[in-house]
Amino acid sequence: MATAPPEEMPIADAESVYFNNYPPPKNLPKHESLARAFINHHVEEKRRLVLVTSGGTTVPLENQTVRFIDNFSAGTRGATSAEYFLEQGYAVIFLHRQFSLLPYSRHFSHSTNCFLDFMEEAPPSSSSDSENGPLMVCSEYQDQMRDVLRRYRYAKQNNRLLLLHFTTIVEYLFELRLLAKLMYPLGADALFYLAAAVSDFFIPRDRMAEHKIQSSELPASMSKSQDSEKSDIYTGTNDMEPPKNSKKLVIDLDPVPKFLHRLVDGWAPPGSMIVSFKLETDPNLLVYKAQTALKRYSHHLVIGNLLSTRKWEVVFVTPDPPYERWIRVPKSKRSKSISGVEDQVGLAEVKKLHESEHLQNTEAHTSHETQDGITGGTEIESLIIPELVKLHSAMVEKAGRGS
Ligand code: PAZ
Repeated sequence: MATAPPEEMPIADAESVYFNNYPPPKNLPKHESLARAFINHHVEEKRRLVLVTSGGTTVPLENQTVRFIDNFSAGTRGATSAEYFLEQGYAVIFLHRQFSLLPYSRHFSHSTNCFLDFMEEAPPSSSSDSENGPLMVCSEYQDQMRDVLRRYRYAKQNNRLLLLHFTTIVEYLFELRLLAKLMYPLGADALFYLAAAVSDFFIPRDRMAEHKIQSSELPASMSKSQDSEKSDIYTGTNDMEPPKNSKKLVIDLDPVPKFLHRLVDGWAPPGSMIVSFKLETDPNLLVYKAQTALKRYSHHLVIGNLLSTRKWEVVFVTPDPPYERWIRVPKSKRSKSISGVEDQVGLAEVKKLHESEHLQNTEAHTSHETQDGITGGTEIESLIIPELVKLHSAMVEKAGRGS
């Protein structure tokens, strides 16, 4: 059986090795026909189309998966951005981690914002025999819910939004490759907005255990593993004093091949715009890492964000001036965030401006008409997407002029 592609292998060969190593996801043929029809429809309508990726990928530890490695991403960035793209007239393919947040329903599906809390049962009408009153939206939420419902129904009825899901890193990569190739006829009207938190590491198939990894020794009569199969078991061997009844689990992961290269140089339609995200936790690294990614893959934009401030600020790192551009939600409009650390806003900005210039700069970004989320505060995606659409429009125009 093939192993993980060696790092020095040309990326196109690494692609074959990687994809030939796995059966395609079960949903792929169905997703292909849905996506093909959706894309063709919007090509005919000459509408721009964005592929938004969202949520985290899992890395299974067993082929018959009981355990997997996951990450924090809830899909807020992707689901929120998809709504603002729809508002800008784009058709959206929303490639998301199954059960992560979705455009529109996200407003009512957090545990702190459950849809049931927005509803009540009205008293039964006196003219009816039924003891059951009609279900209603509470009066204080009528306006908010009506607004979301109308936007959702508009997107649905006009075939503007296609939802496709993945779970594992392998499924994600198969889907991304397929969709990018199907988007070919869109040319410059295609936009890739890669907000998913994709795992950097995985266990190659030939090193993956078939069955649930056991935490304690099985009796010899029940254990199928002979010496030759010992490598299937991820157990520690370095314990000074190994525990008696349970084993330490040591997981040996390989790097996922960097398929952004293939997206840029092969899968995506020529002329299309490719936007990736870079997440860091260390403010000192963010801009450097975003610039490095931009140089390495030669795409069009990296949007950098810090885990602790991602709801309030992002940086656009571009190959052309101004190279580094911060977009911030003004202080008075910031939503509360349990995990966010407001004191860290501004820490990752490399080109520090003088205080007065800095304030003006921040103020300039606030001159947009901002849009408030249902839980209050401006959603930073309401600032990101219009800026991005301007950059995409410039590319579309340039492609139209044939340069
Ligand atoms: O899903 P979410 O809203 O909780 O988080 C969004 C995000 C931080 C995953 C996204 O903005 C991002 O940076 N994605 C790319 C992560 C990376 O591969 O570096």
